[in-house]
Amino acid sequence: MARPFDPTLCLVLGPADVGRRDPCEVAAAAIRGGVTLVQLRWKHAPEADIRALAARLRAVTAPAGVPLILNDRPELVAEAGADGVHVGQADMPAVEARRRLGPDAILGLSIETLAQAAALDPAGIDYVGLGPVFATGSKPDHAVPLGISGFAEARTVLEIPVIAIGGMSAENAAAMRAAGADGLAVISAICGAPDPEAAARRLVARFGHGRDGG
Ligand code: TZP
Ligand code: MG
Repeated sequence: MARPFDPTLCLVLGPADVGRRDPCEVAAAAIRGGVTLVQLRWKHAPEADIRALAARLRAVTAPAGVPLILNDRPELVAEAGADGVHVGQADMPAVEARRRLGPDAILGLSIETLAQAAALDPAGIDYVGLGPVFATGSKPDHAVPLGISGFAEARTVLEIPVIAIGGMSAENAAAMRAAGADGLAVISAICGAPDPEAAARRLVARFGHGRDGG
């Protein structure tokens, strides 16, 4: 089983999400505000750039005890000193990601539909990112939004921790909690906020704490 982690609030970010700010400064502020997981999501970047940014992020996340997850790239996890990987439906089968990662790293998988949720074999997967719940400009090619009721329905057939993604905000955090989310994953609610620390604190306050994903 992978190392224990707290799914409550996952900050997803890359250089494109933070404007002129340094992703590491945004992550550091968000961690002070209560972020419990950080995912580096930097599509189409050269491996060397991902490794370099992951190393800088790791210097922020590790002292805080916050796991660092890489989007899509299990082969970079060990050398980047990251704690796990998040893969989408189109990236690779979860069993293949687990094989490349070894037993200890955290493995997250995106689920976009009720059919995918119902078909999931959760063996070796530590959490599901379920969404988008709402349409979002942060991922232009996103699947059809589930809405809160679609999320709740898909959540009931999943037996592992579920992190809601897509349009998550302080305004809908309590409703997502009531719909069964164990955590929230956000880009714009933190990266687009003038004060990322305050934004993270507000999200956690409205959501409450998810159950331990370990
Ligand atoms: N996957 C599904 S929606 C999404 C990803 C990466 C983007 C979420 O961004 P935001 O700004 O929190 O809606
Ligand atoms: Mg992917």
